[in-house]
Amino acid sequence: MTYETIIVEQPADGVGLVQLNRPRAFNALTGALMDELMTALESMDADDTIRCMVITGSSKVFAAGADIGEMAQAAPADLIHMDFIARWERLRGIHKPVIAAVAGYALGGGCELALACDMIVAAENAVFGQPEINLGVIPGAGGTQRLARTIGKALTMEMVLNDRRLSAAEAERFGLVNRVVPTEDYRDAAVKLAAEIAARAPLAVRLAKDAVNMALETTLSAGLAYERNHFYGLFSTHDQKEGMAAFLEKRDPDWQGR
Ligand code: DAK
Repeated sequence: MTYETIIVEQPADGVGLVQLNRPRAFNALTGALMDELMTALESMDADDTIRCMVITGSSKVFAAGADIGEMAQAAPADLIHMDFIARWERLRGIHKPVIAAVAGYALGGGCELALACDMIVAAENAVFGQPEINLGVIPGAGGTQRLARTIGKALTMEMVLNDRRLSAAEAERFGLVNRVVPTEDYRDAAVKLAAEIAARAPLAVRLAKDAVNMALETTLSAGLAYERNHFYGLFSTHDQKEGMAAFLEKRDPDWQGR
């Protein structure tokens, strides 16, 4: 498959990487780019040789948001017809873990895209912000919701109402990102994390992601019941028998994803 706005690679065993590639527009997220991104992620999700994915941009910009030129004149009906939301929702359907490797600007939809991933590895030069207020609108792809759940109400209000931007160090302090690394290392660090996860028991990884995400959707009792069902279900897999036998026999497990 050839793409025009993204570059797809397999930089390590089990790892699929998508690089957003509209450098002249600071990786502004057009509908076409989002279509390509989601198509690439879905095809990796269905590919047995890939077990974890990375989304990245360049060392200067992750993404400066949705493409302002594309939506400037839109009426609500246009946004509905463009399936603006459906494209973004496709990310929630990806079963394998997705890591955002963020350097430079992650603004507006760029910040929301990173937040919609399962983990974020940030370069020291990363900047997170929701500047939509400057355009007379508000975040529309989860910014108000995911930020509030992640860094709390007070700071989210400041970011969304007053364009407060977070440095990488602040983002780490407030729990928005998993780690901050020197800018020259951010991509390798994300790929290394992805490769480590890719080497783990695939079904357990998939159900673990699903269970953690459920924590953000439901009550504690319902979430605990959901987790327990996944836990019990894994005892029907080869990998559970293999993992526990390997521990008892003091050897490395041979995961088969079944
Ligand atoms: N859209 C289109 N082009 C953009 C862009 C964007 N978001 N951001 C930057 N560019 C373009 C600039 O127009 C410029 O193009 P040329 O003029 O060279 O042709 C080029 O990238 C470089 O930008 P600058 O000349 O401005 O470079 P600077 O270094 O001075 O500044 C900057 C970089 C990133 C700080 C600045 O460009 C900037 O503030 N950009 C806009 C950031 C922003 O406001 N982002 C939020 C956009 S609204 C939804 C899904 C998603 C969304 C909403 C709903 N649904 C599913 C419902 C998302 C909305 C948004 O993201």
